[in-house]
Amino acid sequence: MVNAGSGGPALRRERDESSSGELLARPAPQGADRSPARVVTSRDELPHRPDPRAAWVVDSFELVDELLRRGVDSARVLVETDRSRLAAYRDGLQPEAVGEVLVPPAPFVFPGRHLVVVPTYDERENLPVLLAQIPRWLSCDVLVVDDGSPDGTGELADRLAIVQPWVHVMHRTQKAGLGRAYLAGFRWALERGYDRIYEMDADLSHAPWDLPRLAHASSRADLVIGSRYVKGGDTRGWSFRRRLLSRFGNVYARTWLGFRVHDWTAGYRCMNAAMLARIDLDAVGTDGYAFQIEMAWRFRRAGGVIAELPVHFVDRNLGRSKMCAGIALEAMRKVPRLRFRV
Ligand SMILES: Nc1nc2c(ncn2[C@@H]2O[C@H](COP(=O)(O)OP(=O)(O)OP(=O)(O)O)[C@@H](O)[C@H]2O)c(=O)[nH]1
Ligand SMILES: [Mg+2]
Repeated sequence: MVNAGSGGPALRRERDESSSGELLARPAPQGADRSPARVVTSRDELPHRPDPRAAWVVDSFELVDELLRRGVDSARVLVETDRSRLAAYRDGLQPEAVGEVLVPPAPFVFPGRHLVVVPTYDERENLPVLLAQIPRWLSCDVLVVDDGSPDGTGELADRLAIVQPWVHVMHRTQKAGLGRAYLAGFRWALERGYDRIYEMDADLSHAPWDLPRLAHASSRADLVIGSRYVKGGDTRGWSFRRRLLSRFGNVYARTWLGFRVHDWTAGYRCMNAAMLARIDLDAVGTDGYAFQIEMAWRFRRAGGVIAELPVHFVDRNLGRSKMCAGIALEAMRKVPRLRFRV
């Protein structure tokens, strides 16, 4: 993994054009401390209770996970592997920040070709913000899979793709559920030879600054799950009812499918394409909540290594949730069948 350096004009241009306010569409921890960044290069240097308002600069992604486990938000942590830049931060250089979110000097570049698949249904307000953010953190392509959104998200995506050539758009005629949209996106990605395929919601619930963490972990796992239910992960802004539903869904899935995965239903993931290609996508029979459970289960059954990284999931600020009782009931009905049939 390397930082792209200053020589990524196409990727850097987007950063300069977007307004700083855009990043605030996903709330980051408030009340940042403006004193010099704390530079940490080994676990021994980490305080037991790190200040969550401070800016943290670390030299490995593993240290980001550790800071999360100790209560820091990943928005406040920058990974820098370059020795001279680390020294500059030690000497008092302030990391670049937009709002409270620390931004690397250039997006991370990992080996292979990376594609982030973003399903959309009525995400007009969120999509431009997300597409402006992703290239700040990860050098990748994006595929928007729109199911004929009545609010014109599909046409908006087409317009954005003209000025952001790493964005691709797939139009489907009607709302057929998250699972069908993802499967179409996965087939598109496999046909084009991508090495890593990500799942990401359009509603900014998934922090784009966590993309390099998922990418990094994918070198040692076939499926990396951005998990709300491992130490350091959490959900923010959800009603008690919504939290209960998610918790219950996970306990239910764990009871049937095993306790080694903590967040079966998470929708923020990175998959190794070689392992995904070994899964029979035509046999996937679920659409909503249960789709995430089924895909993780199929990875396990195919012998894939699954890793979970803590993430902070933030409820959407804009647009409407598509979660409904039918999606939860589908999971209740279909998860036990997976145990015996897949
Ligand atoms: N293409 C497509 N995208 C969908 C469909 N249903 C939901 N999505 C998208 O899938 C992502 C997740 O949907 P959300 O409505 O946020 O549902 P959720 O994240 O499971 O639940 P909440 O965050 O609690 O609302 C968003 O980007 C949606 O726009 C669908 O039928 N087709
Ligand atoms: Mg959502």
